[in-house]
Amino acid sequence: MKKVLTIQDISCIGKCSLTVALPILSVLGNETAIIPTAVLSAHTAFKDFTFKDLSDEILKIVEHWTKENFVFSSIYTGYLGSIRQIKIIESILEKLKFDYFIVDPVMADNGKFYKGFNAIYANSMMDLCLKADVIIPNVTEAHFLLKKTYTEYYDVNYIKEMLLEFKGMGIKNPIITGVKVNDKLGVVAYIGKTNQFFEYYKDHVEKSIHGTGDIFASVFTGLYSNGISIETSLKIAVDFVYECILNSQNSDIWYGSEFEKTLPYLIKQVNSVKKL
Ligand code: PXL
Repeated sequence: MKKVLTIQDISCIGKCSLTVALPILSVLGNETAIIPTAVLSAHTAFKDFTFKDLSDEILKIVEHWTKENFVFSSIYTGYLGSIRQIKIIESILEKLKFDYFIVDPVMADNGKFYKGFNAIYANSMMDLCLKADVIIPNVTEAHFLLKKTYTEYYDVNYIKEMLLEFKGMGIKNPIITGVKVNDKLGVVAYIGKTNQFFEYYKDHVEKSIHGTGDIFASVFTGLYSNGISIETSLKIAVDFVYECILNSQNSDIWYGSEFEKTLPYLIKQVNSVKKL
């Protein structure tokens, strides 16, 4: 069984980060190891959330693991609470053994930084991305990583130029999510192995639910870590998020999608590609 390490926060309410990554990585047949970066009473879109930074634990956890000689198929980072924490993650990459490093540079959406993040944080996140095999920013995050002014008016060639900028900086497999083209929504990626772009879209549903970026990155990581190609992993991840949104009847988008109901669909999709 492949061991995946995911490093992100625990938001106790409002399904995102570890509360979605853990079940999804596990259902995709991975042994999931976690490093919680912080504990929040709820994610940062809620008013008056509490935040306990766990940065000081990270090095201690890794110190213990190095003695046990664990080997990970991949390390996947999501929400990291501070620049100091990004630097700590950079340092533990030197200590752990793994095949792939996947960074979802969680910091912004819809043209705006999440609470607590800014352009200086984005520069540090870019440094972390330079160490990754795969990065998974959304359109807003891609702009901020590349120090561009956000625009919601773009075409697919504009997205491909951003991918080429990431590639020019040495990132083998940059992927941009949440790309809107006409009435479609999907991903555009540059695949290092084939030196080609890959695009995949579904119909755009007029409902945006919090936490779907984390669901997407978790499905992608769970599949890619199991030896499935980037292209197939992306296709299954896009289809899954689309189905999760269709299957979610909850009216408050801040509580996250009802992804649990859609897990049997995910397993079926994956079994048609590979027995996990
Ligand atoms: O879903 C991304 C995310 C993860 N973790 C925390 C967040 C957010 C987005 O708002 O606040 C704590």
